Amino acid sequence: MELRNVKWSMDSFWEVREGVLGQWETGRDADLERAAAYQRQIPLDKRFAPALMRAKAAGITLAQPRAGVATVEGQIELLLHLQDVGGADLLPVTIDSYTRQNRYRECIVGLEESKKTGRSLLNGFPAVNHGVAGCRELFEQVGLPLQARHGTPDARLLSEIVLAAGWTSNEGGGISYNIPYAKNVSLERSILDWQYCDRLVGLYEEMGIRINREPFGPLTGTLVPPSMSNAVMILEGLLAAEQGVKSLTLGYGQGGQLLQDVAAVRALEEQAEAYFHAFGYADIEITTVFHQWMGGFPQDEAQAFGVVCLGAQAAALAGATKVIVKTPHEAAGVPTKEANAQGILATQQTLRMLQGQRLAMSPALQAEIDLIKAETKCLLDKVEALGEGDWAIGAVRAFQAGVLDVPFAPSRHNAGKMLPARDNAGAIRYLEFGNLPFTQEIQDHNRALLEDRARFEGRTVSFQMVIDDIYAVSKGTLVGRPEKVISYRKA
Ligand code: 8ZB
Repeated sequence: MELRNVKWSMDSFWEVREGVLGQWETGRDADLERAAAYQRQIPLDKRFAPALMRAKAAGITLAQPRAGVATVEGQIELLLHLQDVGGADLLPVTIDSYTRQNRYRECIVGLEESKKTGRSLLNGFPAVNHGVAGCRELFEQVGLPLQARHGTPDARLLSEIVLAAGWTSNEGGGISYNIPYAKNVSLERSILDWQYCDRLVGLYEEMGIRINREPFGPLTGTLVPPSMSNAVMILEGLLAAEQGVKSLTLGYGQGGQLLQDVAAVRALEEQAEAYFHAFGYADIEITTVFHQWMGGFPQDEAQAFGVVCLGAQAAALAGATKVIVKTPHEAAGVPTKEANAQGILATQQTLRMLQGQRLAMSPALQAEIDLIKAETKCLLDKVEALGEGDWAIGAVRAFQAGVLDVPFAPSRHNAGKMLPARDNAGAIRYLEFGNLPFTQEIQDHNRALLEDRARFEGRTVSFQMVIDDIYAVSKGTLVGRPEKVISYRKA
């Protein structure tokens, strides 16, 4: 099939669907009629989209962890702990890496060993292997809305199964679950496969069932300038909307500088709203998700709590609809359920103490919002031009041309010519522009901010700054300064 940003016909959908459900034996249980009948009777308090809209109306930020183990039994125990002890508002099912790569056969051994030993030998929940019945059993044992969280370029079968099971939200997108997660998958392929996932959600919508969709905002989680991730979020939102998605949660990964983080979320929500309106998708429920720091974490657990709480604070002051929570085990790997619950508790304490507070508008905040929007518009204007009005074709050509360029991405379909670094106040700026279509004014502004920092640190703007910034948070600061600048106590 040829890639275009056009809603799939039912004929195309049914034709592709047969092959999708045939990818693994559990596909045969994904019957749409029965799935819809089950989805329809799910009570409001276990549905994702209404929970998000209630929070948005009340001005509250919800907390959601990540969590996934191999067995249904283990996953139930884990999620009940995060729900009852951690006080999570929304629940995830983090999918394992084999499933993310459609390697269902390789899940079997890990799953069997996990059952025998009582210890998870997979780094997440193999939902396709468990099938509709296993995924539904899990859903019925918990008391909160359930979302699939993964990193899957081709999530068609996974999406069919989890939605048939009663889960009411699915994370991912054709760009955000490809460029940061895969090396060799073409963007044409992953965008087509995510059009399928979105068309499936559109079908549920036509049957009167609201399913929430969440593009993955942080991308590589490493010094991503807000305008780059916002452009990708708006783009994936437009692609999803064309396939019939009505509930969209747009994401942003914490950069670390409070003012820029707040500006990024506000710019994202406002600009997405404007684009969806302008392109004929006015009836979309937009909410936002703020991801606590996705870069390297300090090893020390007390220090890690500091990072977690700063993220919670930024999410609250920005007014994000939900926050994805990190844990004191982040530097070590997959957290225990106890550490995971601690991350949620620390987050909830922070959120509640800040409830009702927002970072007040100021000239500095307004300027940052304006800058992010201006940069995002440059990127999206060029995507639109390259696609001759077609956002899907434009997305593919923009990555080919390096007009969209994600820093530190593994994909060979990403140019990797752009380089970010922090300015003297800690905000993420563009150091190398690669082929980004920015105006001279925007380029000069970014450059001047980095020159200010260079002057302060007594060095030149260079790649060394980028390296220093990548490791800074794990070493206890935000900006990666040369030793002599930060060690004032030794002077
Ligand atoms: C791109 C997302 C990475 C984050 C966490 C990592 C990291 C991955 C699991 C998990 C709890 C899991 N993560 N897999 N957290 N349970 N099975 O996702 O630690 O923070």
